[in-house]
Amino acid sequence: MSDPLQHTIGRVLPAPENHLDAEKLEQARKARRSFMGKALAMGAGAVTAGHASRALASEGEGEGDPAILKMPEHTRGLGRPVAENPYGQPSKWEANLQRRQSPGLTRVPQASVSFTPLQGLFGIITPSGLHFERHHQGWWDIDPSQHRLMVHGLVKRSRVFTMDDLMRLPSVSRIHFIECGANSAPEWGNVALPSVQYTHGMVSCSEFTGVRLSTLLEMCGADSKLGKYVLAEGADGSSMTRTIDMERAMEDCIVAWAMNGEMLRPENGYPLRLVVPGIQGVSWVKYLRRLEVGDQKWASKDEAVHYIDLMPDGTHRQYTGIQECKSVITTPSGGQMLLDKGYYNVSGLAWSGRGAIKRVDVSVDGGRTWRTARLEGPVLDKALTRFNIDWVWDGKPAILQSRAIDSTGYVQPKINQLRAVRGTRSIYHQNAIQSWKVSENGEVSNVQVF
Ligand SMILES: Nc1nc2c(c(=O)[nH]1)N[C@H]1C(S)=C(S)[C@@H](COP(=O)(O)O)O[C@H]1N2
Ligand SMILES: [Mo]
Repeated sequence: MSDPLQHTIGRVLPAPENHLDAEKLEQARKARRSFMGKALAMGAGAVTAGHASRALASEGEGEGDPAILKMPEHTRGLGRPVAENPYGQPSKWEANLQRRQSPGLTRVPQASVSFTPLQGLFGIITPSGLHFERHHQGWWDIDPSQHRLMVHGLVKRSRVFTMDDLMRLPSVSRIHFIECGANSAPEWGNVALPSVQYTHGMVSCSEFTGVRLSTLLEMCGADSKLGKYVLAEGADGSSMTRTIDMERAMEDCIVAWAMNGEMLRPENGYPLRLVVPGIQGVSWVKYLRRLEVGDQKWASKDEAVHYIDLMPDGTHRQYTGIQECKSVITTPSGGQMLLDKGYYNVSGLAWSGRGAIKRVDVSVDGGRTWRTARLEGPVLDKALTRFNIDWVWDGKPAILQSRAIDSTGYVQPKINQLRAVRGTRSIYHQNAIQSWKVSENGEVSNVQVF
């Protein structure tokens, strides 16, 4: 592995492999101490390596860094040729940034999840290769020339579309988040997952391109007096079928073939997937092959057996699609390490299935006092929104939290407020305030604050 200090952002050390690896962290701390020692001996004051020098600008240091005096080979030699990588790849120095499976979460890797490494991302767009994956029966790389989409049921003209047919139609491009309804589910209990990758990594945000679902339904003469619902079905073995209200289907759903400017990745539904903005991931049916218009909800297996929550009074919540307003601090976050006192840019993400983010407040004292963070543009409906706030760490224990408010005025709840209504036996729709504890030694860990 490369020098872990190379990966220092500000002065936050992302934990190797996103787990709290005590040995590697200790090495990093030692390396830092000996580097500081040398630097001090040279009379350079407090200097630090690589990217970290950005964080030192305010202290007026850095000009004494001996690294600037080196003339490495790349300043003198001939670099590598164009198109050596016909499809570009991240730098080898960034190899730690990966989608990862939570060890022991599922029995087989075909019915499983890989989580987005939110702790290592910037802005609001998730790189396509790091978009989380959730498959119920594995993924396929389907031949687009063989793929078909049928629209039928309570419509005047049933139709079967080829990909070519669909891609000739008027298209739209929209940036939206997709969040699995089970994102952050372990926090219903007292399970403290080690990093934001595992607590919140089933959310991603991309630009999707495709034809509006309303365009297809209108082409087929969907009868809105009879047809109140649309069923979407995928072409994989999971028989993924989900009911969508006609009103929502006509509002902002997209039958999408592209993500972040290129065709969908196979893991994310190539060649066609449904985009249902603001609604939990399960309704974003991948490998979309069939849309049926009907007059009743279908109560399919993924609506009657799964994706329901047991309430304290013994009843079930069903057809709970909307992902309510939520936020999380991604840096510093669980498993990372603050290398010393001083200035930090606290950064995170907020989103709401009901609209845009209006405000994000941040606390560094476990919710006693709050300050309003800066929202970075663009602030879009049903999309991730980046927030930042300045913080000077005094070296004492601290608890970092973020609390988002959306355009409807809804305020992200505390976990005990959520439990008061929902009990503790839920799986889905856990959108409570997340707490990260910073210990005196700089270690950041997942805690629950009531
Ligand atoms: N055909 C099909 N569609 C599917 C699934 C699936 O297993 N098969 N999983 C669903 C679930 S539960 C989620 S959270 C999202 C995940 O989308 P992603 O893999 O692109 O992140 O896809 C949904 N659509
Ligand atoms: Mo999901």
